[in-house]
Amino acid sequence: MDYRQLREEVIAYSKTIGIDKIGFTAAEPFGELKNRLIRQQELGYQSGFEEPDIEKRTNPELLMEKPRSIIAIALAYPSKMNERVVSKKGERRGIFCRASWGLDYHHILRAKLAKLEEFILEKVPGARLKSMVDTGELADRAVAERAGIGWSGKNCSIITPEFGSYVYLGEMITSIPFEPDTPLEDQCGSCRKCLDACPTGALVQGGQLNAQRCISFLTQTKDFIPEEFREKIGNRIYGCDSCQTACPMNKGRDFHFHEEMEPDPEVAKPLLKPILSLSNREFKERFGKVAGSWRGKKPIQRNAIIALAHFKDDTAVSELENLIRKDPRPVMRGTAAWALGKIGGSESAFILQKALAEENDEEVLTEIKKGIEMIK
Ligand code: B12
Ligand code: SF4
Ligand code: SF4
Repeated sequence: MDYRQLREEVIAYSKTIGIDKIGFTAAEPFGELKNRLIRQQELGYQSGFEEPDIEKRTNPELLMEKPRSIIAIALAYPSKMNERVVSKKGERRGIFCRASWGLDYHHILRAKLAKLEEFILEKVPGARLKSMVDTGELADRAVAERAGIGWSGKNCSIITPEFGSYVYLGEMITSIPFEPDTPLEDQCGSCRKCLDACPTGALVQGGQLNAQRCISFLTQTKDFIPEEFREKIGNRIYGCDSCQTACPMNKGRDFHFHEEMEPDPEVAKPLLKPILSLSNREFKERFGKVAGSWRGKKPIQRNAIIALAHFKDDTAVSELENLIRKDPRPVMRGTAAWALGKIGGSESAFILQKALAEENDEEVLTEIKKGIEMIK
């Protein structure tokens, strides 16, 4: 078998199915990453969303018998909406990060990898192939970096020279000995714009994230958000793009190659107040297709409350009162109480006093008291 020829054919085929960049690396263990993951774990800097088994994350041999190479792919996503909607008084809007615009990228990349698998299997019947996108064991960025897709930026993202960092990543472990690509040179240089732009100081130093402080992580949790971060979240409903929008490598980068990645502005930048009263079915219909719905309705609703507080939207007072009175979830009641404190005014003060007399949950009571203090 001429693997060099096959490699060229795979590259050519990938272009025909809408893979924007492809690279190859050996299926050797990821030694540096292993040390980094152990260190991150020791420091308590992980998010908890990662595959917990560090051995599996860093040794492809534990994922497939005799792996020989890994094919890395990247697909560019849009950074600007073609249609614009504005957030105005009484009709405030939240924002989903760009990686959650359009159809959930897991579906898009998995479909591309499945096609690529089919193509390779036709050429090499019996080849062992294992594809993954985000939820697999491997660290997608480490694979992409080693396969020459892009360099690992100080904002932690893989930055491609062609598309900047607005790229989704995926990979396929194979039993075929494809020749590896060469990793790219780091092009960050002395720049540190992403570190300065991060609202919470989550980027501890270039290339090192404390996920527990990262707004992207915080918007995906289900419990109360620690108070120090609430104001910093602003109107982000899911994810955070600040360390990418600040990056000069993303300047003017806006690619609309994939129809299914086009955002519906009413979903990607939704009105906040209607989110508070969505039924499970309505939530699924409205947001079920985007990546940002993976944690369900609760974080999105909690973040919408925080966003309304950010805008000090006094037209939301009655909706927030409803939550405090009727929502069975303490996180909603408590966050709504805090939001009323932020919004202020005599009506909010009255609602909070009433809630203080009726509430039984300790955490919610703490938030109600905070709200009352803020209005005083
Ligand atoms: C857990 C997770 C998160 C967590 C933690 C993120 C993090 N930085 O670790 C949270 C929820 C915060 C998160 C947020 C985001 N995520 Co995320 N996330 C993941 C996931 C599932 C695992 C990441 C992981 O293992 N992190 C552990 C750290 C240690 O490793 P890493 O950053 O992945 O890898 C690099 C470092 O280890 C570094 N490194 C290794 N050794 C050493 C040594 C030194 C000295 C240094 C300096 C660096 C270094 O090099 C590696 C390669 O770049 C991956 C999918 C996957 N299976 O890999 C997606 C993934 C990384 N996320 C992705 C995206 C898009 C995001 C967001 C941009 C979404 C958003 N807009 O909100 C943000 C970006 C936040 C940020 N600045 O990193 C993309 C990244 C695409 C890209 N171009 O890089 C991925 C690859 C998903 C995908 N398949 O497309 N994410
Ligand atoms: S995603 Fe936001 S909070 Fe997280 S490191 Fe980047 S700028 Fe900071
Ligand atoms: S902002 Fe500057 S330092 Fe940060 S990733 Fe971009 S180029 Fe690198």
